[in-house]
Amino acid sequence: MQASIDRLQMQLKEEIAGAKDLNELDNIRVRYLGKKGEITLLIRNMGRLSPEERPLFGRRLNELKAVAETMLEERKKELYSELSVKRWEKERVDITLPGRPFNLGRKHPITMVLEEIEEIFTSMGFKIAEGPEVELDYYNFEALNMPKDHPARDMQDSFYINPGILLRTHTSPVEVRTMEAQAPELPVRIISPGKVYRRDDDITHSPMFHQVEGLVVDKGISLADLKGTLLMFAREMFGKDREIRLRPSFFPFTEPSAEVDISCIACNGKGCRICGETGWLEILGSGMSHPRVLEISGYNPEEVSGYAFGMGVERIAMLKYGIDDIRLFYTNDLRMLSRY
Ligand code: 2NM
Repeated sequence: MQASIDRLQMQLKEEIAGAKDLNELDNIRVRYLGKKGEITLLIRNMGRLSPEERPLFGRRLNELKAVAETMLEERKKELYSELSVKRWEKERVDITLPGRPFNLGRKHPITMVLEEIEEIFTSMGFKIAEGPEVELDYYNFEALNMPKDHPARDMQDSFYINPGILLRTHTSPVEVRTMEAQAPELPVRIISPGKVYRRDDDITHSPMFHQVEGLVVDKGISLADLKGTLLMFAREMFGKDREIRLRPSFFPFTEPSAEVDISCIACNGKGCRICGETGWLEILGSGMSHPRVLEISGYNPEEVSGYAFGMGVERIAMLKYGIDDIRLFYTNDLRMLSRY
């Protein structure tokens, strides 16, 4: 009896050692320790033994059962760790391999220049105002002192949705809307950056381009405020040695009006090919707010005055970066982005 149990234990030990996976191991457990397993049956049939044999045999059988459980448990742990080693080998990565190259996104040069302009003016106390690109004829023209038959409308040939609605040709309507909403509260000190649309298309004009306009309305605003602010802007944007020059001009919404030039960034004013030998580069239009515009928007031109200016962002970017064809901004050539 004793000997047959010893043999059974030996046999079990060998089988467990030979189990190649968890499934095989479990089959072994069922064969020995399951409901009809060999060890289970031996324990169940102990009753048939004589009272003398029973204690010794019983102890030996319980010992066998305990040993079997321990061996199964040990082998299970072994198989688990073999499995995880195999999996680790299969899934290991070579961390010494070079990485896969990828392209980093970056800002469009127009966005960069736009943000730079915004930073310069907000640091001088201007707030940023925005408005719709699809605009009423009233805000785009009428409220800016340009009635239906005004010849200045020809200069801004527009894209109409219907006779009363169009794609805005400048961001001025944002300033009008701001004044209208804010009047008679003072001061107004805003810039309006954004997309504008005109029927224009050549190497320096695009039917869609970006503008930043500015407007200041307060008691006692003069041309000196306009000039000082724009000189500050020119030096922040194009270098501390810049000078500016105001040339008389005309806009229906300002009186007087002036084009603002900066001393040439290539020759410092001596005259070169960039500035057409003049020493000056035109960068924006400006003027003192026309009393009619202030009045229409809810301010009393007898009590307050204002100045306004407007610049094309593409033009500023082309000057700053020496780009000669505006279409380079819109053709989505990635080399354009990586250059600035
Ligand atoms: C310019 C140039 C000169 C301008 C804008 C406004 C208003 F009413 F919208 F605030 N008044 N003046 C203005 C003046 C805009 O852009 C080239």
